[in-house]
Amino acid sequence: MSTDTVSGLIREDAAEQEHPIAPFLRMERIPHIWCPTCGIGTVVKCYATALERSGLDLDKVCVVSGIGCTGRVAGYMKLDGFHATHGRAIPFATGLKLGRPELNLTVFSGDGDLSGIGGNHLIHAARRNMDLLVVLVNNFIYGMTGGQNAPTTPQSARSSTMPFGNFERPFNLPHLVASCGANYVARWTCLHIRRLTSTLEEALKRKGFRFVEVIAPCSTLYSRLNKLGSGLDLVRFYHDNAEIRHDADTRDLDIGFQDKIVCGRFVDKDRPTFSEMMNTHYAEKLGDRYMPMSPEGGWLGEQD
Ligand SMILES: Cc1ncc(C[n+]2csc(CCOP(=O)(O)OP(=O)(O)O)c2C)c(N)n1
Ligand SMILES: [Mg+2]
Repeated sequence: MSTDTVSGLIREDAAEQEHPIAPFLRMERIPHIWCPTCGIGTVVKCYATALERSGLDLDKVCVVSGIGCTGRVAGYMKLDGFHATHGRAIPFATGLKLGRPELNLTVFSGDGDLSGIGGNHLIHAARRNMDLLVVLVNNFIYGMTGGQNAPTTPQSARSSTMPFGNFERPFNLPHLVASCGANYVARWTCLHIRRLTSTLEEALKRKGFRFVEVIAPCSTLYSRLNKLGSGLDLVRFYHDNAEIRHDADTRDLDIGFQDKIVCGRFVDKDRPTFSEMMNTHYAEKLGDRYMPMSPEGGWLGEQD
């Protein structure tokens, strides 16, 4: 048997075996744009598995992304979704949730998109306890556009715009959103596949503002600029340096350059969401004149 025939057989076999999360993906858009050993695909796999386990009606799940490598997620998932402009995934998802309260909204985007240009929307959605699950893939850099410094780049790490090392203090994202009022806050690395999947499943079923930060390798830019080796070397670093501390004080979650990464579920509260507060408030002030939207869709108390 010639080598060609062998590789032909292997290709045929592989094509016949459907990937377990293929039903969640727009396979016609595969291959994706992500680099080898990029962590984003792993997060998508965890999210798809969490969705499957959650038993949620997929016709009522919607994914919104901004711009960047992570921002491609909405376009790859076989769900209703929207690829919003840079930094605007949260306001788009907010509008969608308020207009269609029966939908289960996930915002899936990058650290630059959500905490840089979109940072203002992030804090206000957390402050309002808006009913959104935000999955933020933090690769410590603006990956798609050439490795510029992000608000998450650790101090002293190099980026293309800080070639002598970053002197700015990065955000501690779990603390930022927790201090604004988020109901649910967690952090994992993309190595923590089972834990991340369970967290996403749990977060999908909670209400209010839920924030899951996932640390993931950008081997093409962050790792190369900082001479950290391959994506696999970064994942090995997570293995050796991630420290699981559930309920840790969020003030202690800063990430230094090549320092320990504290992971876990830090906040799990049941405070009323924006819509619940709005309905209670207007029902109190306006009585029968207020017609709230039903959480199942449509208007409550609709007249024939
Ligand atoms: C208004 C606007 N400004 C700048 C850009 C260029 N831009 C596209 S993606 C991106 C950074 C994305 O970084 P991040 O969210 O961390 O995503 P990653 O690629 O790292 O996953 C920037 C600055 C843009 N598309 N639109
Ligand atoms: Mg990034």
